[in-house]
Amino acid sequence: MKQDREATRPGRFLSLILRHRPEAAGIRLDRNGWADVEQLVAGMAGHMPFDRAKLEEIVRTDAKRRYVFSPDGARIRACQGHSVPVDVEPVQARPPEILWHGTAEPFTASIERQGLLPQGRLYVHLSADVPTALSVGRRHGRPVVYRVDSGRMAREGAAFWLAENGVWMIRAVPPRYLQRQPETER
Ligand code: HQG
Repeated sequence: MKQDREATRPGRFLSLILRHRPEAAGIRLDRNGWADVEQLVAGMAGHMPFDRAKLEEIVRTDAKRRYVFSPDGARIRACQGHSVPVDVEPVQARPPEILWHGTAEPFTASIERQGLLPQGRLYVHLSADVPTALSVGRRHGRPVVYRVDSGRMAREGAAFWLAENGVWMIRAVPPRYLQRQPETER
């Protein structure tokens, strides 16, 4: 699995465990995506030098604020991005009029036929601005950005969720709400 090969650094490994493969550290997530911090630290320490201070540093310095501790500090979870079926309790919210989705050229034919689908994850992730969408798209190759008519979608009944770290999510986006952005307008 691609994520396994990349999970050599603690941050990557943490993302793998809390979103995709908790069993890689010999732990389980509860139904709301929480991991027990002691078990997590022990599980990670079996693979690399690791302790609670290192975990706290990753959480504190993470540029995307991907992880949160429970108020008592005993548990931790990722705010979004999961492939394992957990409910991390994102809030249903009214989206801005326009959101963006960054992807890469090889996916465009399929996206324009089927719309945006969550693929391996629980939700489709949307970005609040074009530069963010471009950087998301670049992870997959030559980036392509779609404009999503989120305001119209919401008025026509679609549910949007806002993860605790500010990422917008939706179950799917039908092609009629998507407009590919010409490169010159980025
Ligand atoms: C594409 C990262 C073919 C979709 C990022 C994307 C984000 C389709 C890829 C977050 C399709 C899935 C999520 C269809 C969608 N046919 N391809 N019908 N519908 N796709 O990685 O959105 O750093 O699962 O466009 O920054 O790239 O991990 O999703 O290219 O916030 O915290 O299928 O993950 O954040 O790829 O990224 P991904 P994503 P982290």
